[in-house]
Amino acid sequence: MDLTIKDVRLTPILIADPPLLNTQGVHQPYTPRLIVEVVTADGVTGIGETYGDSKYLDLARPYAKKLPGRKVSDVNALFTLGDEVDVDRSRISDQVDVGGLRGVQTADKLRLSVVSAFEVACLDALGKTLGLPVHALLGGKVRDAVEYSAYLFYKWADHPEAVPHEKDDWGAAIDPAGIVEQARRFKERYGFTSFKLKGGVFPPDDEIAAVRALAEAFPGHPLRLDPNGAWSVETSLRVARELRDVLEYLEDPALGTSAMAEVAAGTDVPLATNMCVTTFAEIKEAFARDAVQVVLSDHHYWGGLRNTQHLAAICRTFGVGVSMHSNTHLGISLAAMTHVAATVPDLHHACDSHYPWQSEDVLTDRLTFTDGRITVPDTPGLGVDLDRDRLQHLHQRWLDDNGTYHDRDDESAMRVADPTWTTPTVPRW
Ligand code: GKR
Ligand code: MG
Repeated sequence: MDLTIKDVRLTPILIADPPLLNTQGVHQPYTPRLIVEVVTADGVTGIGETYGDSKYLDLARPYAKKLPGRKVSDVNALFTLGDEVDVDRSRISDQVDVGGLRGVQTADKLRLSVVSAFEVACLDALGKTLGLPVHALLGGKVRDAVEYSAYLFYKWADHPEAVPHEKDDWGAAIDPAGIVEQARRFKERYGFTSFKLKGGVFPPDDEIAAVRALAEAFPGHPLRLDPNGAWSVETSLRVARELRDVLEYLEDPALGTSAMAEVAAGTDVPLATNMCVTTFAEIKEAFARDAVQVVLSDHHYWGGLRNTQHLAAICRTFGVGVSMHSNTHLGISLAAMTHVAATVPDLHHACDSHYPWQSEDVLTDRLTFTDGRITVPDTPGLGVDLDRDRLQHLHQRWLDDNGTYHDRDDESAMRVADPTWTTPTVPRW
């Protein structure tokens, strides 16, 4: 067998996304993703997926050129090679990037978000070559299925744009009754038994009412509320007080480690984050100040599946819980999340996934949730196959776009509906 990388293909695509609301604005009709293929000398192709905005593409292109001649088994080298790629300084910020709701945008984190897709693609190719599933390459699964939570969003029935776009069949959800109805459909369609509501959209009292309505409709089901840092410490503490009997955790109620530490000191509701701990450099302060009780890993931010395992080990050492965050993504990323989640021993909270919101995919067969879970594939590699026609179709959409959707921009999308809209400064309430 020859594990040498002969070819690397990068395919930026645009995927349909419903009008989901968050504190920034609303999702655009199309979201960029990047599909990575790594082909070995034996003709085995491994696939990976990551964010597709231009700041990631600009790094992925020079990075991809460094890989031919390396081996797909040489996963550690992927990180050192990543360090050799220059990051445009105008893209970097050590402030939490409110724009993309993706935490700090340091050079390292941007590089890792790119490397993650190549790491997954290499592990996929290696697994296919050796006849082993990715979870086996990660040390072996400790569970046969991974639990996900329903990801509820306030949403409009339709995008405001006049441009043609895919319509979804979920309808609108802009009040507690709409959210409960959405949760019911999530449960019916996929069997989810825990629910996360994306908040920071309406005044906190409205969102408290929505969570209360969920608690009444689904007694005993774990519930989370995530306003993406839109609240002050005082508001966060009030929400925690009012919902303390029904919340599994509050996710990023306030923005940044200091504010989260203040909130944590004033409540016994656990706090989770995918905003203030998104890099290894942020862990020390957050854990020392007991600012967060659960870290939600996004394997893209953290540099892939092995780094997610390292993160889980650090969390375990400090008695901090670990679970997983998601952004708009397709089945390759869901398969990758499922493999790594299957190997993390103390995963006590269902992972997030946007996947049910995505009507399109680049796979021949979509992954399916049964009783809110995905069965961990035991077939070689990730256990999913690329559908080239679909990939080409979504790539053509990216090529045909004049750049409007090449970078995710929820604020601009909201301005189409409300020309006076600007993303609110935090804390919003
Ligand atoms: O898709 O609107 C969204 C989410 O708000 C996403 O951008 C966040 O990254 O899902 C995420 C979260 O948990 O904060
Ligand atoms: Mg979150």
